[in-house]
Amino acid sequence: MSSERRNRTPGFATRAIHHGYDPASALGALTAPIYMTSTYAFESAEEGGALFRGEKSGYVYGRTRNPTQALLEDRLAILEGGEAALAVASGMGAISATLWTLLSAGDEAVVDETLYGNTYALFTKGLTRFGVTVRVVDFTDPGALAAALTSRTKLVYFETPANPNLRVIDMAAVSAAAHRVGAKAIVDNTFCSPALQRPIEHGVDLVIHSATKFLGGHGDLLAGALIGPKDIVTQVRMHGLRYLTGATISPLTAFLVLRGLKTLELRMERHSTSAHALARHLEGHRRVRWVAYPWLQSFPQAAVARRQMSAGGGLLSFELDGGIATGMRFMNALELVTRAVSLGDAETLVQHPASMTHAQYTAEERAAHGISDGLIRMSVGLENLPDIQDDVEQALEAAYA
Ligand code: 4LM
Repeated sequence: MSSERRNRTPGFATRAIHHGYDPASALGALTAPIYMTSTYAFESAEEGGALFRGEKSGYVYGRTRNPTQALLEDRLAILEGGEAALAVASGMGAISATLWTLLSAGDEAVVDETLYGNTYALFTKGLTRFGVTVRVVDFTDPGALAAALTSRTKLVYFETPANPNLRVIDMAAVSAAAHRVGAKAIVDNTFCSPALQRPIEHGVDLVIHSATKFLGGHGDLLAGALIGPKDIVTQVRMHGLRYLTGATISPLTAFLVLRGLKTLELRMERHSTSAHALARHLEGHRRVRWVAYPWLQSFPQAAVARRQMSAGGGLLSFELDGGIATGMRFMNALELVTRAVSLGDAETLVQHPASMTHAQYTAEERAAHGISDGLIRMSVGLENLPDIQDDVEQALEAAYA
């Protein structure tokens, strides 16, 4: 190998497959072992005390850290370009552990108007019960965001693309606005994964994931993650995870997410190519009212999307002529595509946000936040595109028969 090649930073997939693990450290095992243990033996009582006081580094008890989890955290940190990572039991576990750690009574949080339904509920129905003021604004409107920020704002929180309408938010602009008042910018990067978008490169402080989705990639686990500066990640581990939520990832689940990461780049390419083709197909269909997909020329934030994402991702949303009545007929007529919430799986999934993932919003809030009752969300899977297209086509015909 030439020294030039040796000095090159390994590519994304190479890091996702190899980073942080040497088979020689584990009897030559190609895949990293799963450490199914809840606690760790101390060599002496004194050593146990030193570990607890943080004077010595090592493993203590499985709620805060386990070697399989630690490898997953190393990989997530390097893939997102962050200093450190924390892997937990679910996306909501990551969000709640982070927010409980960073916010106290009297603080203010400014959040975008389109969020996953339970994240929205955590802010508007959960944290508000404990003296946190939550302001909901449209982050695509810089004036509205600036007007909502005050010296008490601790953090701004958003998703891009946002669930379920895929609104894309300018990460550099929002981070700069947050930093002007000394607030942290937190983004949920679930819809893109670091294979398509790395928010820290755009000035974001903390990145959150539901690893249940593209990172795991196979619809067989629940997991979540936080990536960011070491001091904050440690604080979330030692407070948010250890005693505020206890939302620990199981070592077996950490292993499954590690396995998913090995094919993440490949899968995201396929999800994106197929979703883009399907979005173009639906946009040209006479029965389709509108399609939202970040890579379509008609997409309102297309320029921002192309600046911060490297492909359009696997999600699209659309509305049919006749609104939700025909939308329901369409969903019920699908044969290959599965009616289910969640996203990022090998299987193409379809769901109705107003009655499912975003039922936490009131009807008035959904109307005001761009989540129409007729909106259908599709997570385009890894099946062969002609098969997905044929199924969508026959279901459209059935919906209007
Ligand atoms: C869904 N979503 O939309 P856990 N952040 C985002 C999400 O979409 C989700 C979570 C966090 C869906 C679940 C049913 C952007 C979840 C929460 O489910 O707690 O891993 O992630 O279909």
